[in-house]
Amino acid sequence: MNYEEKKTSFLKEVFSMKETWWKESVVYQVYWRSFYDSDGDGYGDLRGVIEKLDYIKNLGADVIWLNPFYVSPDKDNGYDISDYYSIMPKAGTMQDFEELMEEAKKREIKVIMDLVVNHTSNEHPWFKESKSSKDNPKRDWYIWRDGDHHNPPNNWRSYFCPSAWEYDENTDQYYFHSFAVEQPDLNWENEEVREEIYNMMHFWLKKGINGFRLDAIALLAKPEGYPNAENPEDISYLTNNPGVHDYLEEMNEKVFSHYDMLTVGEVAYVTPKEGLLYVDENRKELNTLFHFEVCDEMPTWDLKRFKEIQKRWYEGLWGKGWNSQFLNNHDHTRLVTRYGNDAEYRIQSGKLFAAMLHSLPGMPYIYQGEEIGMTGVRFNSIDDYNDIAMKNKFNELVENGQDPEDVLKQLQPLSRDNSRTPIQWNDSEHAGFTKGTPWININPNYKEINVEEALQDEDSLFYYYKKLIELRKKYKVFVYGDFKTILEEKENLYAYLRTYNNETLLFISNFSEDNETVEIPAEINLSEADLLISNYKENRTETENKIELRPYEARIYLIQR
Ligand code: ISL
Repeated sequence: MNYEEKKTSFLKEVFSMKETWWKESVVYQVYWRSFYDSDGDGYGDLRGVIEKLDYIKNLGADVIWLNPFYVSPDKDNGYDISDYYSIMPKAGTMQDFEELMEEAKKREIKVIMDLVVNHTSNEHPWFKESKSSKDNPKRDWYIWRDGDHHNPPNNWRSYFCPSAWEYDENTDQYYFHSFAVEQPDLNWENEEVREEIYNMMHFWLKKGINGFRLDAIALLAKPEGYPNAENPEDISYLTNNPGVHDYLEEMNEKVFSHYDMLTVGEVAYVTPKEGLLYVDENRKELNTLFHFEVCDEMPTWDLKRFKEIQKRWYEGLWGKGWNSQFLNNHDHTRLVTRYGNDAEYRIQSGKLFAAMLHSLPGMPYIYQGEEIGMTGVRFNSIDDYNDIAMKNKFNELVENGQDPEDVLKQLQPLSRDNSRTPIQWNDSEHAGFTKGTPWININPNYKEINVEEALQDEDSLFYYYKKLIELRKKYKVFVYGDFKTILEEKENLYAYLRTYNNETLLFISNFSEDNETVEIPAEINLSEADLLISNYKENRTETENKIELRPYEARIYLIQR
């Protein structure tokens, strides 16, 4: 081994990361309201998830992440909770939930719930009490401040609004909201709030769930004194403030440490060094995180930048904390449209991204529909869009004088609704999603792109994802292998080696739409390598370690010594 390899292997020894079930898992995200509608009300529901568990099992995912289904006025599709202990009627009943847990368990599928504890709905009884008067016992459960001569307490924006403050005439104060007006932030400085949240977490964990995806968890701490921001448009001041780790350490000590569970934190605007503080195995806070250096800050594909991000996060976390790998979810448009080619090379590019996400260091997440190459969508009217973030932004820009048509065109590509159109199960009416009227339009390409078609095609994306998941289970190098890039000088290629014990994995891919001939470094003898998976049917033979990669071609080789 050369010096670098010796150093990495030493680090691995010294910081020997424990092998765990969640590190070896592939997570499938179920945005239940768009997954499958069992009762014809136009919304997907928990019974619909039960009916499709065999589909998820066939794919091979180990864990399901369910987006929030607690009682909610649904202003932000469940991320505005008004009762943490009950289930939104359109999602189903507690009995449905308990049956879902039983049925998932029978199939050895674990379930993690999405938990929103940075804020509640403004219709939560806690907030109604807090809002009722300045001396209500729950006043301090939320964040109230005096205005500045009829102006908000400071110049901050929120994620979804021009101001992070909403005036309440009744008590002549403003309340703080990191997201929509309908989502007032809880005051985590208040110990009563924290204890109440921890009790609620135990309630769900005692029902047998296997963990939480923790929504906007890095926002729990707010900065001392709420000073004005130099640049209010850069909303990173909302997150990762001093004190957040105290809350997470306490949350772990009072809740997580009592269970064998997975916690994944949604942690935007952090560097690898800052991100490690959330997931360092010696710090006992969270197991892993979603950072958003790609999805929030890379509007279109930039391979050079992506390589640099992956390298920094590997060097920042490896041997100490666990990363997550994803390129789309319910907040970010569909990867094959945003980063791949959803026309001529939809299948090849979809497979290329899948192979990359499942062979990079960290836990891969599959967002529902990604496994059949569902694409982004373009609705012709703002009225067809549902997402509060998009509608608020549309109104803000139009009120500022921009042309509505131009604003719609500007917002369409990154609208969160791109990934929230219902799953396309077959080519029947409403794509087999509902017998009713779907809550949001179905993507018109459902006749060509649907599950039924994918299951009948042995070369479909679905079976490619299935095989990738099988490979991760068969070869531990996919999970625990270190990471060393090669061929860095080839700007259209992404190639890396991962080594664990006697297994070495070679991932090599061509991100361009031209053929690329590449010489494999002498350290790798392809004649000793097994081609585990590729995304082209016919596989060109290699000569003297020289291979030609076609547009979006990806190959994964295994070398066992
Ligand atoms: O959507 C984003 C910008 O593209 C993300 O930054 C996202 O808004 C942010 O990371 C927080 O997302 C989470 O909390 C929101 C909710 O609307 C999102 O669906 C959820 O993923 C408020 O609860």
